Amino acid sequence: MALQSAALLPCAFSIHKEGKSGKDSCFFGVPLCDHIKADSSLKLKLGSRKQSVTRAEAVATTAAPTFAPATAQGKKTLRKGTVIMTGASSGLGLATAKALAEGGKWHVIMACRDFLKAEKAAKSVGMAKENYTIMHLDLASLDSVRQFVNNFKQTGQPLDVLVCNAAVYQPTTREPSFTAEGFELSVGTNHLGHFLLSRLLFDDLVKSDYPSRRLIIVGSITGNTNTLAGNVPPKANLGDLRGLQGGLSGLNTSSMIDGGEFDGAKAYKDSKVCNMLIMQEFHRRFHEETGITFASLYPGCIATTGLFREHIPLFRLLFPPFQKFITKGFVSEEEAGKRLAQVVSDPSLTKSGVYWSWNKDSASFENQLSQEASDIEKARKLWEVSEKLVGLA
Ligand code: NDP
Ligand code: PMR
Repeated sequence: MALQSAALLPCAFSIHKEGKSGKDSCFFGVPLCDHIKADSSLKLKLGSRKQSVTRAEAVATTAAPTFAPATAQGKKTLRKGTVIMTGASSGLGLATAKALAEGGKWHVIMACRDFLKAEKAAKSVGMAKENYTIMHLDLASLDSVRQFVNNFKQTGQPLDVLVCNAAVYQPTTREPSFTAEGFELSVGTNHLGHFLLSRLLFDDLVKSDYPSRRLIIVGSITGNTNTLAGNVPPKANLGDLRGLQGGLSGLNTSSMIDGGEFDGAKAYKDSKVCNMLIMQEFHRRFHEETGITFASLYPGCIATTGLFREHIPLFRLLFPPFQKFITKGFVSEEEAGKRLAQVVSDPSLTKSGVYWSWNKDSASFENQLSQEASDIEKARKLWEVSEKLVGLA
């Protein structure tokens, strides 16, 4: 029923790129029936850190909060939890920061590339000053990631939860753009920037005395080919990682992980597969040893966020009603923020290695990842290749 209605809509959801018809996203020609299930449905030492600090870019809006001394006995402390949230200047990250700040139990480090935008955003949603600090982080620069980590460590604050939420999506660009180190931008930002960030901050999570320490990496339905949404072309596919191994530079090798021709929508979906694979690899390597909870999630289709800023205007106009009335996958920023806030702090969501989703009644459940997004061997290889690219191995 929903699919029939979808097919009647104009092809406003297609991206037209000359000579790339096979990869374009469109209502038509979508293999909808095959292998689709409803989406409702360590043993490695921490790598030595190479910290080449070149810029001092962190800015704090408020004095660092004061903390009760950590208890060596491991009993619960009453202090506020500290959560680092990347991409907290808009959309899901901002809504989550707001939800956590409102509860009064969390101090949110808003790790953002645009300080003023983040400050205005925090004010616009009414976050009280004592509940957040803004620190500069540009995930499209590994130097900036190292600088951020260095600045955070210098504050002396504990780290209780890290949320890798920021992302870029470039569905309409024909040519790839690149991070400071020359990696294709979507994978460079969404995956490699977060991978380095998580690795460098991992010992802080290990050291934290907070009752439940968590590393959360936001995933998505569109990276999961066991869903209808994940079967909308271009589909995620990391292949044998040959493009990633080549550095995604687009020079002598491909800018795409699988070594194929550049496609911005696919690069984003591939990056989400990386996010979900890395979460599981963290779980396999470190959960037993550290007790840290590793989780990913699909928060629902938040069709109104800035993620779609580079999409054509007609898409931005029709996407929210399409998701609201046809797929019924729509979720407001506020609701999605509450969902991610649950993954950060809900005592019932401590299971590690889980990809959370929510049903129509907004109840959380453990969802199934696609075959590729749960491929153990691919996750291991992705981890190892990524380590080399970000200078950890
Ligand atoms: P938004 O565009 O609203 O938020 C993305 C955030 O990432 C912004 O704060 C943006 O900063 C930040 N960001 C982008 N590039 C960088 C960078 N180089 N360094 C630091 N921060 C950066 O999108 P959403 O809120 O929708 O996306 C949040 C997460 O949710 C993403 O991981 C996305 O994949 C995921 N998601 C979203 C869905 C949706 O339907 N919207 C569905 C499923 C998952 P700035 O404000 O400066 O641009
Ligand atoms: Mg989708 C149950 C059906 C469903 C859901 C939950 C989503 C979520 N989408 C669904 C179905 C469809 N979409 C169908 C049938 C089509 C073809 C008409 C379709 C198309 C479509 C496009 C062109 N959808 C999109 C796009 C995008 O550009 C968005 C994207 O892929 O961003 C990467 C997108 C999305 N659909 C979703 C969600 C959650 C997104 C965007 C966010 C993301 O994955 O991060």
